[in-house]
Amino acid sequence: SRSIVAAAAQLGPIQRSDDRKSVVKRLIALLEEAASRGAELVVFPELALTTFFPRWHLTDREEIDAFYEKQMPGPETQPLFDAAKRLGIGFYLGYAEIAVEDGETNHYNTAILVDRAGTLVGKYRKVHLPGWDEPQADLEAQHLEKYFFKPGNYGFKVWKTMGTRIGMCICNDRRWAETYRVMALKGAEMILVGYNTPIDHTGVYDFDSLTEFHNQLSIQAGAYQNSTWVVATAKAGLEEGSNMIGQSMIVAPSGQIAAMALGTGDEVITARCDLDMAALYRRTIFDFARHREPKHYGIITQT
Ligand code: CDT
Repeated sequence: SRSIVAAAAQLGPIQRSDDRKSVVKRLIALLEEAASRGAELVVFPELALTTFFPRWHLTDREEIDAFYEKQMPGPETQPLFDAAKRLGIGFYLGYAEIAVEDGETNHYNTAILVDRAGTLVGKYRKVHLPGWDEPQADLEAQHLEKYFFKPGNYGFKVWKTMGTRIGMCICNDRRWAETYRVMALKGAEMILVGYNTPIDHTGVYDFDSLTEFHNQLSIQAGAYQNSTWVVATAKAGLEEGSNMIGQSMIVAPSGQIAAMALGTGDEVITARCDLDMAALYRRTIFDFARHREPKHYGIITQT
């Protein structure tokens, strides 16, 4: 049967003082570890090159833009591309992107997909931006993604690459049913997602105490209900005083967890993903063509 060995390359914390060079060195070490275990595709976290800066209300443009990439690969990230090509390994990488579009400068929370030959095959810009566009007086922990990023303008694409069909999303997207369904309808057999999830992300204890449960629930339900593999990778641990969950995981189209990280530091997990498993569920319980009833779903696309 068709298969791909996938890896989630979880990152422990990145502090603000950690420069790109040291972070890229960590990413390459994780790539090498994944390659030594036979991985063909490695998924890094959301905003994998810097600390999770949307926790701060920064106002100086130069200081803000230092967290973003103007070029991908750029001088500091080229060594990662070189290493991946040398190892013959594809990868997903999340980063903050500055893009000039029609003469306008826009900021996105972005992920790219690079194939095993080192070719950039796809780019995704985060659609569901959580949090606020200004600081909230009643919240101890701020989450200002709507201040730092524009919602993605590419939608949820699926790429035929590396012998399978791959879709991408980023962090909060994984909690939304529509994210998975759109990509599943486009034939995705594998969905890649990086995340940064602070344990105190809602500021309400009864929610926050369930943060890890909700992470598992969202990813396992998304995989099962859409008959797709999901490779989900955290940036985890205590970063600039913010505690972020780990639980990087590889989930099968059955909803079963094939592998999960044990800690909250730099850690590689791998699983051989049987791609025909996606087809098995789509021939049976989730045969979309036979069983879906879209005439009842109209409200989903109304604003
Ligand atoms: N990065 C990101 O999207 N994190 C969110 C938690 C913050 S919500 C205020 C998540 O959904 O995990």
